[in-house]
Amino acid sequence: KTASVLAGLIGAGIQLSRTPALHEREGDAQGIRYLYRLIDLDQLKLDTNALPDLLSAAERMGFTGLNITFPAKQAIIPLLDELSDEARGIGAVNTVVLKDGKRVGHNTDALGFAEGFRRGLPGVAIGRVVQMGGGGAGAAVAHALLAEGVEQLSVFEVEPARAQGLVDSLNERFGQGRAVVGRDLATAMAEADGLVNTTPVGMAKLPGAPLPVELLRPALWVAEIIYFPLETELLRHARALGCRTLDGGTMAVFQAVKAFELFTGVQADAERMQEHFLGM
Ligand code: SKM
Repeated sequence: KTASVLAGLIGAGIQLSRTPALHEREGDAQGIRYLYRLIDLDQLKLDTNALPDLLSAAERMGFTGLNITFPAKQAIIPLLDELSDEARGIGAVNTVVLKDGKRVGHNTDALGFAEGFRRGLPGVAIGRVVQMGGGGAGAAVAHALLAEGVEQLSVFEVEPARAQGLVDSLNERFGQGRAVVGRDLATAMAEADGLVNTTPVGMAKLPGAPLPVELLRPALWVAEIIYFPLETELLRHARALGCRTLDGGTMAVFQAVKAFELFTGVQADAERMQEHFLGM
């Protein structure tokens, strides 16, 4: 059994992250000495150009592994030795295991979103779905949605090249036509069964809604991956209309469950981690 774990999260503006507490408390419960540090690019006044230095430093300091969040989930990839099939398919990494001088990238976000979707929105219609955002987290969510059986996903993303790249990789993996680059948001929303936000708009540090809330309707389900705050402006409007909704909490917990297992080699107690999260 793992004697001790030293882990960290690299990202920008991550001071409110619940991930350190989730890992450390599960470590406590399992008798594993566990320390999980925040490596906040904003606080350090660094950007993704510092990733090579930070990775080497973590290796030299004996880190077991790292989680990677916005804006580094794609920039980290060229610095890694190996990728899991999942991470390669998605094209984004949120978990890096450092072992025997090797850096192995994984993606636990897709699994985390899928678990939340199954638990939180059982039985919803999955014909057409609109996704806002196609960045690192968005790629994982899009792969999870198509794997869950969504027939057609429209991806709206401010960077056109990034949207096209994601759509191409989705269609390659799931079949031509399953994903399209979104162009006319009002029409796509009028035809959609569900909406997922994967942009950072709505986070405590970036308040607002990722689309005009007038486009929401009661029959639409609305999923969010942001979890601070747990109720974003988008979810607040959707709930006021009576939409079925999913907040970002379950994804936050289940990405941590899987990352804990990758870092420790020991199974995590998902229900206990969920309880800890709800008590925070
Ligand atoms: O993928 C996760 C990451 O592992 C941790 C995190 C956080 O603590 O805010 C967010 C997601 O990007």
